[in-house]
Amino acid sequence: MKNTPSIDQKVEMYRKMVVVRRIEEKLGELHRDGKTRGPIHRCDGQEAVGVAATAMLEKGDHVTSTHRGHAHYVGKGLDPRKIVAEIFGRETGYCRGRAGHMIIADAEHGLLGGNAIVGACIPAAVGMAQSFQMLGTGQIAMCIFGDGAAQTGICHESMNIAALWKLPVVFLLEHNEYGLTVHADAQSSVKDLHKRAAGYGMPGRKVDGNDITATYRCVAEAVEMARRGDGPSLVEAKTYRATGFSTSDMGGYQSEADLEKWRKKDPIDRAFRTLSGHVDNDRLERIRADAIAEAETAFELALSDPFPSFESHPASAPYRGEIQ
Ligand SMILES: Cc1ncc(C[n+]2csc(CCOP(=O)(O)OP(=O)(O)O)c2C)c(N)n1
Ligand SMILES: [Mg+2]
Repeated sequence: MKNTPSIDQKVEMYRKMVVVRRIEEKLGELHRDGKTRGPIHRCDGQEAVGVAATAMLEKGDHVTSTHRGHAHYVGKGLDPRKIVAEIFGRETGYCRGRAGHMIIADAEHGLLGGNAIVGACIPAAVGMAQSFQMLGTGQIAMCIFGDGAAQTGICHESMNIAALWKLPVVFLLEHNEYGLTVHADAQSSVKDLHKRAAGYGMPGRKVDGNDITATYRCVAEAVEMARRGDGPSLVEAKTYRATGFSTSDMGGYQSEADLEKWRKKDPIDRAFRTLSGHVDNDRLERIRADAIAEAETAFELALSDPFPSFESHPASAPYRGEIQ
């Protein structure tokens, strides 16, 4: 079936999830050692959503992301080394060290980009989709946003107009049960947010966001639909934020029962188990080891890269006397 990932695609998604997991763990370790600056929003346990949702996209398709975008970045093909360099403010980062971890963007890969304003990535993707439709480029846009962002007014406006104009956009709701420290039950009376899609006249589907294959298949259908000109749809990928909101909030309010339930649904372990029926376990272990090594190397290289110099920033031109 067209929407089913091949074994090679599943292996690649598995590899990318391991890369993201190691990046997240390492960021946690460096934070503990006082070597990070500002809050960092980790996505441990949520890797399958971003990696699967972006796996079938073309390079020219555009993705807008959130403050918790590391899996989205790696999924869309960004280089871990340049991601880590950006997180640590180095000149070699995707935004030459000026963006930091929340708003990384790379036009070449269509990642436009992370966003610290909750909900703002939604209208941005709709605008991009409108442009693709008007220009007839065949590209599609995807916004990946959280359950908290789903409660914003701009989410409603964006979905309404995208459905009305049949724009080539996929609304990918990464539902991790929390917005900041607040559980979803305290944010909305609607448990399954994909049901809202009916109110806009577009399809809405729910998927187990910790099942990489199921997520791929569900999103692939939404992508196909947008690409053939049949308009937007909403995919709600159910997952769980097992850590705190960021490195400045260590959590502690998730119930032990929930944590245990979601630990058993770890997307990397599940992908390993599914793949091991088709791929040699030794090969999977090697892929895991190589992916961890790639993430480690990204940190080693990035952390010895230079910080941006004042002179290299365009805004410093007046101070250099170049603008009169
Ligand atoms: C417009 C706006 N309002 C409030 C905030 C503060 N804020 C940052 S993240 C967040 C919660 C986001 O929850 P969700 O969309 O579910 O994303 P998650 O952190 O779970 O990935 C809030 C309220 C903000 N950054 N922007
Ligand atoms: Mg959330």
